[in-house]
Amino acid sequence: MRDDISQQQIDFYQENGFIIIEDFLSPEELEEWRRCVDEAVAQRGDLRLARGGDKSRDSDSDSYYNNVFIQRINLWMDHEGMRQLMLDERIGRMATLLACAGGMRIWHDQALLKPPWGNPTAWHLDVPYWSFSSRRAISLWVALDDSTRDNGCLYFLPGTHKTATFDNVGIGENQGDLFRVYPQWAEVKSVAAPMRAGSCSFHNGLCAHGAAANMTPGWRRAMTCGYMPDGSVFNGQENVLPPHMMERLQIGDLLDEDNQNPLLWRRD
Ligand SMILES: O=C(O)CCC(=O)C(=O)O
Ligand SMILES: [Fe+2]
Repeated sequence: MRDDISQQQIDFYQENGFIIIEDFLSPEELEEWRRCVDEAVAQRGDLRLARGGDKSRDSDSDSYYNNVFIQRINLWMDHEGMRQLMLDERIGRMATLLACAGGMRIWHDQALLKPPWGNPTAWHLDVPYWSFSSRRAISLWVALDDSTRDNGCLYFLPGTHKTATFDNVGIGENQGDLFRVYPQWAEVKSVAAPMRAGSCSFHNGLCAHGAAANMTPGWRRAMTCGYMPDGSVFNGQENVLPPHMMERLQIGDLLDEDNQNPLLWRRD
């Protein structure tokens, strides 16, 4: 794993809100990530969320979203191999350094498998969905297949993390809905982020991003993870928190339960 982070990479990330790391995984590591993701997703069946109950099955949502990607959340919670991969402290260190944070916890991981002929992923921000509000939240996206302009690689709007707010714009069917909330971003030139399998990107959870349609007969698999800066507090949103936590959490409470949000790495 290429886990070294230079000052130049930190500066690029801070300025643009994203960074690409080519050949993040070795060929052997990539094989292991693919094996674990495929196995964990198969084992999960049609349930999106670990410990999620009936409310988060694919059958609940409209077919448009089901064809954006197969989405399986918190695979680290119910697959030992995924737990090993996701709780790697080297990734926690990379995320912490890039984000200039004190430490990082897992918010949630996500396999995002865009199917053959899959729909585009509309422009969105990640943090407004989450149960904490932080300008230093960061997401990792690992390409498990070559990701290209043809099969739905990521696109970013550089610098948008600087002016984003925590207002939520749900991912709908319209690629451009985000620009109704942020009309000032409509002139920003997007940057495509094609990646060889095994490469990855990190993006600020407030940097606008999306993906094009998959115009090919093959899958575009990605394994992703969102990280929460250590010390973040509850903002009142449920997102992926289980009912027993929602019952007791008050707005402003520290989110520091290791069973739900494991600490990966902290400076000191
Ligand atoms: O893989 C995609 O199409 C979208 C990825 C994404 O939104 C994310 O990783 O935050
Ligand atoms: Fe996202």
